Amino acid sequence: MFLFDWFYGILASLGLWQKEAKILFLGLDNAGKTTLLHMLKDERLVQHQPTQHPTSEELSIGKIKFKVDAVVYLVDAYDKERFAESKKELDALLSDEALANVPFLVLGNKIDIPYAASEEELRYHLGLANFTTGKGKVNLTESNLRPLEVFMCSIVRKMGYGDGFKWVSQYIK
Ligand SMILES: Nc1nc2c(ncn2[C@@H]2O[C@H](COP(=O)(O)OP(=O)(O)O)[C@@H](O)[C@H]2O)c(=O)[nH]1
Ligand SMILES: [Mg+2]
Repeated sequence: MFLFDWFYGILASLGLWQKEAKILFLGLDNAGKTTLLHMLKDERLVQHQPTQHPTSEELSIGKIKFKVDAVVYLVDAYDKERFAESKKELDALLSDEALANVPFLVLGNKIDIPYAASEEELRYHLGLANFTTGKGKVNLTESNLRPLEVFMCSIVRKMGYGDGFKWVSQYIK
């Protein structure tokens, strides 16, 4: 099963940066999308709610017709049996015309659980080992590459995803 949540508002972090953005949260069911959305609101990483409903789930990806600024793709790093399924969905998204050039932040979630996959393992199983564009500040405007990176996180422990959002925010105009 493949679901999405979405968010439209201002992404902000302690006044360090602030970007108005429409962000799609994608991933298999149980990956942590709804938990992340709630956490961002609680931490005030996300300001002001849209007038429309903030989340709408259980719609198929084929129905996405609006433009988004970034995709956050969540993977349960502990659920190794579903990596292949998650890769298949990710591949479809990466080759989707409607999402061409949209920055992708891949979050490997649940690293608080012992034996969760490492970042290297996750990159390998998602087929991203040679396709990520680099952490930190990387200027991609001339290379025509789609920004794509993997960050490991534990949403419940409030770890890791902040760096991911900071990374993706540099590619949101
Ligand atoms: N151990 C652990 N569990 C998590 C984490 N994030 C989410 N979960 C749990 O994973 C389950 C699915 O999360 P949910 O946000 O509903 O997933 P969604 O289907 O992608 O929206 C819930 O039981 C969450 O409490 C995490 O960082 N660590
Ligand atoms: Mg959900």
